[in-house]
Amino acid sequence: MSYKRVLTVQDISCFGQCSLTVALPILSAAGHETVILPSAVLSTHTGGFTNFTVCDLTDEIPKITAHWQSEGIKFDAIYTGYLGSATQINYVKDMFKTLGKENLLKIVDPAMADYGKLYYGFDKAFVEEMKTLVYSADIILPNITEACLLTDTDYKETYDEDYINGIIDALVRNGAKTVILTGVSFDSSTTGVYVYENGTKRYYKHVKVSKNSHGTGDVYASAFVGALLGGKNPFDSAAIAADYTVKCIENTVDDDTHRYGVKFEPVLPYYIGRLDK
Ligand code: PXL
Repeated sequence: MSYKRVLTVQDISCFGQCSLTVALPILSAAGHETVILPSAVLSTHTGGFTNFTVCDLTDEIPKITAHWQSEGIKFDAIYTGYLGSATQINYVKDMFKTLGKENLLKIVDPAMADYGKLYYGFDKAFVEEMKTLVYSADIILPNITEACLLTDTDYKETYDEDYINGIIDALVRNGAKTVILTGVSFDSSTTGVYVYENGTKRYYKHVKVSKNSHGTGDVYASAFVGALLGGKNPFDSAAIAADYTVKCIENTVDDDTHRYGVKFEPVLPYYIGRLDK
């Protein structure tokens, strides 16, 4: 059995079921030693709430990583999600250089936008900095909005396969290695992920559940990383993560009071079952 040590760098949104509050339980459920580096603490995620509190932890990051270096603590994988500033992105680039075991796997979810719009607090300068992180990673998991921003492509709500191929080709031309492009939908009842690896693109299509919940990108990326570190290939990991995320949304869709993240916890046994350890 492969037991990996993964570091995940993203914020803690105390309430809202996103970022570290989903990454830690999902990666742990996948059977990996999960080390966290919180980039900020917020009372809730920024989408769908007003008056949330933010405590930025940027200044703690180099102190924490310096301590780990002095202790000789190294990682099999580093997986980043929502990061708050260009400075944090640069600290992650340092981590890629200093905290990896041999063959460190660098996985970047450029969590910064969705539905054609940047999240609250992000700007063009942040996107430019994110480009440098994305193109130094081994695997990236953008949604279509993020992929458009990373390649300076116009965002479209409806599109065809040529448009998607063009975005992936642009990412690869710019230096992306393995690409998991999420939320690719060609009709109203299905959606899916495009996986680009070693010169080949494959599409994994699945049912589209009509509820736009926050944090599903984080559930997806965490489930993907957990499966991948357990030895699954990128396409199978992308498919397992997609099936799990669909089940999480299905488990939430009928609950009108649950207007933030998804109820991912009761579905963890399904995810663990798919990892067939
Ligand atoms: O799920 C992405 C995410 C993570 N963290 C914070 C967010 C968001 C999306 O809005 O606001 C703080």
